[in-house]
Amino acid sequence: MKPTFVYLAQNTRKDPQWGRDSRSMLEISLDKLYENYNHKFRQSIIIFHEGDFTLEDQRELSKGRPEITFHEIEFKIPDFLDKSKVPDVWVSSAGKAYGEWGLGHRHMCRFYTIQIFDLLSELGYDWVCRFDDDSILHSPIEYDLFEYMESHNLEYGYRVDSQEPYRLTEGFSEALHNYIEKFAVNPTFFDEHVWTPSLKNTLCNYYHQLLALRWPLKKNNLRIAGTYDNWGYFNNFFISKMAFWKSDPVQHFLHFFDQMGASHILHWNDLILQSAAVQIFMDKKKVHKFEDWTYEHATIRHGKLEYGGIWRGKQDEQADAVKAFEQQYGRAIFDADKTY
Ligand SMILES: Nc1nc2c(ncn2[C@@H]2O[C@H](COP(=O)(O)OP(=O)(O)OP(=O)(O)O)[C@@H](O)[C@H]2O)c(=O)[nH]1
Ligand SMILES: [Mg+2]
Repeated sequence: MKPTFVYLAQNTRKDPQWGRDSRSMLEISLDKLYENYNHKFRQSIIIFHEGDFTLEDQRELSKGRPEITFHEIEFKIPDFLDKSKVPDVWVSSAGKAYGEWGLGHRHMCRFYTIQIFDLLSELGYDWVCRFDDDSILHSPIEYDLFEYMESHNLEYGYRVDSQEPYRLTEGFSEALHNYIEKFAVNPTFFDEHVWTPSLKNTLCNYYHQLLALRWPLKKNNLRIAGTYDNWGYFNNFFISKMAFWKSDPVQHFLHFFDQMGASHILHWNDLILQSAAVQIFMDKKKVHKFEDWTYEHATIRHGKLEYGGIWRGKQDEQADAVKAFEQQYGRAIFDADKTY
């Protein structure tokens, strides 16, 4: 096996999308990954960046840990897209008040949707595990994560389920259905992610549709028959076998959506595309939810928890980090209305 952890990082104290201290967050995330896992397993960690980490920065972050390497990449709008259709800032039809997404963020989405698999495969890696600068492993993992996946015949692992709000994925459900029909794909368990609303849901839909006339975010509560349910994997942590992503059907799917401008024009992010690819092409038995260790991925702005949070691992008896986090910010939230 040739596995690697990956980060995509920016050497800034105030990132353009969220205004966060990415540099310090990266340091904390790496230190926690070592404390709770990598001091024992010493597996490769590649930090992809856009050239903003000098050799001195790289030395400071590596702290003599030789498994950490830096790999420079260049982000640009793909040549095949009509640039006039790529906005500098993407805003949903709900309006600016509900979030704005810059180019950097959308480059990141494309990176994790498609580019990462080409890059790692060229570098000879066969397994990948993603951490973001705001992903924190808070309790020890005593086993080799990659070995665990391989020996249990698993190909995709995640820690937290999540549902994307519909206002951020307009047209995605239709596009998935069109793709499946056009290329006569026989999905593995995608059908489980398509709403078949009960009578109660149907009545609720009328109610939410009415409310949406005044409050557009209420659209997030609709369960329209046949629509993709937008439930997937909170992929700021994921672990996966490269062979799945480089297989012909999955590559065809990823490229088809990439050619449409999924990341840059449509704002269909890496989370929904990755989740849908798994649900359409992977045998469900190969998908694994880790629940034994504590994980944090929290969007905190102006000192308040906006989205995400911390998830206590079943093996984490002390759960000190969970207590401290919940005391300060409260429990993890997945309120689609609040996702910016
Ligand atoms: N080099 C580079 N890295 C980026 C850029 N945008 C995001 N990243 C990194 O990509 C990872 C994911 O970005 P986040 O901003 O956390 O994206 P997100 O998880 O969708 O957003 P939140 O849920 O609010 O955290 C982080 O490690 C970021 O530092 C970018 O423009 N350039
Ligand atoms: Mg994040």
